[in-house]
Amino acid sequence: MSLTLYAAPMSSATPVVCALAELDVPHELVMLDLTAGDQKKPEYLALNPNGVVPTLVVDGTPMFEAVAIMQWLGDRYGVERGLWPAADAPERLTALSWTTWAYVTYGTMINILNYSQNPLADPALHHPPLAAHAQGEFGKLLGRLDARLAEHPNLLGDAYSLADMIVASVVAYSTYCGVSVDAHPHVKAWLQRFHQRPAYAKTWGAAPAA
Ligand SMILES: N[C@@H](CCC(=O)N[C@@H](CS)C(=O)NCC(=O)O)C(=O)O
Repeated sequence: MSLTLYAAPMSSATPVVCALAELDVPHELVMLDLTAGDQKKPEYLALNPNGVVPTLVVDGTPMFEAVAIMQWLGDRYGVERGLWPAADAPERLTALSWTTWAYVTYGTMINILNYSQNPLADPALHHPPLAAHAQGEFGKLLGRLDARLAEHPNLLGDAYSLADMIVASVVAYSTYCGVSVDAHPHVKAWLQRFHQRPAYAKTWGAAPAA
């Protein structure tokens, strides 16, 4: 099977790079220069009409959206490596639920936080009360994740899986955006374990200080 990942440094593609490292799947990596507009060139738009990274081309067929790509990688390569549940295992349902939750439910709140306060966003969109509301929502969302991780050290049970990698990548990004996990001890410890993974170091560089 031929895999080509189109990515850019420190972007939405980086968790996919991390997933490929965690799964140890051979692939070609094509790094785009987003500042030069590589992602808006016609040949790239033919692969991904959104003009963003990541795109994974599988035997000539492109797919986009990081979470869909990583869920597919789990199905195709993770099961045989013990990093993703089999299709008929109840844990597969849990893996799909939490990974989609991270990108859709939690990720929406990251976007709201970023638009409402991030210096990189258009200042006309800044809205301090909305940023405060988002911070309150993060408290609730992280509380639910913390309750899950209080039951087992990892999302699917005792063993680390690609589901942990996917969800932890999103939560780690949110801390970079100004969300604190300090009030959520199980999330905090789980995130620190994620930062110790060799695939994390290979992808993101050195682990952040605890
Ligand atoms: N929801 C998409 C987000 C992709 C995305 O926004 N990628 C950014 C990098 S973090 C990008 O390529 N931006 C380039 C642009 O908007 O021109 C995914 O998860 O794949």
